[in-house]
Amino acid sequence: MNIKRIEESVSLRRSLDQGTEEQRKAVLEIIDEVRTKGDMALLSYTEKWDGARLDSLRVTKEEIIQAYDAFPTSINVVIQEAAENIREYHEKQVRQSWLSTKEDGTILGQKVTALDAVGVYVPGGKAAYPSSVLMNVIPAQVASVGRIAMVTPPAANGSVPAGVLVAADILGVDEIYKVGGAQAVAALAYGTETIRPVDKIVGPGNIFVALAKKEVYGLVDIDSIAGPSEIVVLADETANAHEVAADMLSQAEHDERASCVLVTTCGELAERVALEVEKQLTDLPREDIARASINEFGAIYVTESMEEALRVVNELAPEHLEVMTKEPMNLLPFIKHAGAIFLGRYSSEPVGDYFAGPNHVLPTNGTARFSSGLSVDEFVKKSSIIMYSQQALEDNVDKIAAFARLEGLEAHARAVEARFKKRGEF
Ligand code: HSO
Ligand code: ZN
Repeated sequence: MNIKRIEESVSLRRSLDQGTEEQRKAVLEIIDEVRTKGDMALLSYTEKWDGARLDSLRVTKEEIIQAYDAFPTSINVVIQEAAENIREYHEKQVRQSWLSTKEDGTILGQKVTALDAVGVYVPGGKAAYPSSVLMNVIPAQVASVGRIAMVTPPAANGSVPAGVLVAADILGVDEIYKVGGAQAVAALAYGTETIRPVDKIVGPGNIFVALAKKEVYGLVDIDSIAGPSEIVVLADETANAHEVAADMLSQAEHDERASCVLVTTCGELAERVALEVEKQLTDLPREDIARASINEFGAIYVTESMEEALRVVNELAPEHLEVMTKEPMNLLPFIKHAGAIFLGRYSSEPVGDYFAGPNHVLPTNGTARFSSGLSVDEFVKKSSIIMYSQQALEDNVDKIAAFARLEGLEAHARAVEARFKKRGEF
């Protein structure tokens, strides 16, 4: 790995796939087909892209029972415990509706209501992570979303990964459809004979899924478009090079385009981490992916001071930030931009990916500058409540009417005045 001394502003080399014009065209066509032909289009795209000829789209109870056979109970118990931790954490995010009364009797407030229906996209193949099922579904459940429908592309033999089915079943989600890609997103947005439409679509997917989500945004809501995973480790001379390298590789193995960066005040640590990364890479099962990520998007920055290191970290605004310094908690006030902050050597990033409780769906690509990880908030919306008293309107009618006339909106002015004037009196 390349070791660089920081001089000026840094930018984390990242990659966000925006899709080609051709891909966008293909997605538009798929959406149109699903809109007009419904289930027929879903079945034919599933045969075309996934190689699976299905009789029916919905996962059956028998398939879920079979999925349990693929796993020892010990791992189901782990999924359950992780789910409990995630639920407990997200319950702290629940917001209450509120009403407040002013002296003149005016009541103002905000009513929090869960979305009626949400669709969760679960990618297929190697990225079919049971942990992502937990992270996308639990906040929706905690928010009290009425209906959760899951979609996932089947393998060529028509099956869905057992881990995904077990995780869904542990959470009590039983509306699962074997359909993926842009066609699944279109089905969730527009509805088909089998799949009723939803109000919001969440969950990661490939470029076709991302483009389709962008396309249906507005008709339904979507979550943020996730880029490849990222980790920045902020370390001083007290950090352990072996552990730092291991944590960086934990994200490098996700994706050739994942990015892993060390920012350190200690040149010696930088050297040792670079060696360790090389050493640990050689016997990783996903060595090829991790190596590609490290070569293309990995970096080590050495700074003169901790202030400068913090500036670099904030500039990078990473999805995950690990702080491995002498007193990590003391640095917290200086960290402004990061999706999730892991403090101290025992908070290795996978702790958050799977188990601790916070969501692992986090802002990537520097978007931690202005956005947050997935939370209960993303599954509710708020209606404002206004109840003016006679007194309150009487006191303010002239001001409101004047404001309306300033905008040339006479009917607005008359509407508020109508309460105090007889018909035809304007
Ligand atoms: N680190 C990934 C999430 C994940 N890790 C799923 C393992 N499974 C993106 O935050
Ligand atoms: Zn991960």
